[in-house]
Amino acid sequence: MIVNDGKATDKACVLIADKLRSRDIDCFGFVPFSVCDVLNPKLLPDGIQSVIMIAVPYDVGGYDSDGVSKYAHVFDYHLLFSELFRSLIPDLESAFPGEKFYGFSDHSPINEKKAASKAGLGRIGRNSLLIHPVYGSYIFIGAILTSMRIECEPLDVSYCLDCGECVNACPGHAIRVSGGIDPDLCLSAVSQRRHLTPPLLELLKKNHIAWGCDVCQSVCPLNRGAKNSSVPFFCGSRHGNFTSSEVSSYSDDEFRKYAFSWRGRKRIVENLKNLEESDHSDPGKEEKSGI
Ligand code: B12
Ligand code: SF4
Ligand code: SF4
Repeated sequence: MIVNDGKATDKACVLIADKLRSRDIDCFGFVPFSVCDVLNPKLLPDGIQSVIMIAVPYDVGGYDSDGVSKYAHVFDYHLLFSELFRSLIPDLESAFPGEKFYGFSDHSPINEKKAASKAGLGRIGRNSLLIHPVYGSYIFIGAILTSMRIECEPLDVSYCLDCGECVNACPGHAIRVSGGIDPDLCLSAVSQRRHLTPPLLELLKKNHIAWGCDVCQSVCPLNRGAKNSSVPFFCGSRHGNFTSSEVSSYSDDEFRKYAFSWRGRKRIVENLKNLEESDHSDPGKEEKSGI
């Protein structure tokens, strides 16, 4: 039986699908490794035949005025994927004796977004993000590479409406007309730099950014009506507005639960202070943001 999505009827796929769903993972698809683009051969295990692509929605709703983007308002997705892989991979290896399974997210040997599109998980936007038909682009991506041969028919990579809304709205002018972004100009990348000069802090302040940026997602018509996440890991960890004093007072263990922790405490605290200063110096701010 040939399959390429989570509605698998093949016996092996049904078993894998059940194991994913029992761990709150509902969006996944299968793709032959032969059609994946290898970006980092050093990370590639031997004998890979197939890839299970996973998308996990993270937008749990709610309004934030702290300048921290949606993805960082819930617990770090690296923790979700490492917990998932820690329990799922031994389970798969005992269900399919002799086969190997390797989990990745972010530092993957393959181009994850293209593989996900070929596995039926959505289209690639001009803003470079994968856009799921139900959850929009507010998803995280993970991949399981396996030695197991899973019979599946890849789809062609599909692209967005190419309406240009994200290009026009991008505060860093970072989105290339031909698709993809220039990471040096992206304000999400700027907010994550180790050192920020006063002009860069001013640029972040002007755009009300403390960590990450959601502009190219919030204007995208394909995100209108996107369904909120019901993944317990994210729903249960939704944080309200972060403040510099609160983040400063976190224990190291608490701090490590958030995606901004990878850059150390100084960066996020300084970035939050940067905006808090501007809130104090602009008396109309509270009114404008509807607080
Ligand atoms: C480094 C990195 C960053 C850097 C650089 C991002 C970049 N695009 O280069 C910075 C810090 C800026 C960043 C920011 C963000 N990131 Co980031 N980031 C990554 C990481 C670790 C590697 C990206 C990479 O270099 N890929 C390799 C290159 C080859 O791929 P690419 O640049 O995406 O190339 C695509 C485009 O060029 C496009 N393309 C090419 N030609 C054409 C032509 C047309 C017409 C079109 C439409 C498209 C198109 O197709 C290519 C293939 O997908 C990925 C994880 C991963 N493995 O993908 C996460 C990842 C992309 N990030 C993610 C997130 C959530 C974000 C932010 C939304 C966070 C935030 N709110 O601030 C922003 C979004 C910025 C943006 N618009 O991309 C998610 C995105 C999920 C999704 N829906 O796609 C990922 C996949 C992490 C994950 N594991 O879930 N990120
Ligand atoms: S995240 Fe912000 S700065 Fe980066 S490409 Fe998207 S809109 Fe532009
Ligand atoms: S805003 Fe338009 S061009 Fe940008 S990703 Fe969405 S559909 Fe594509």
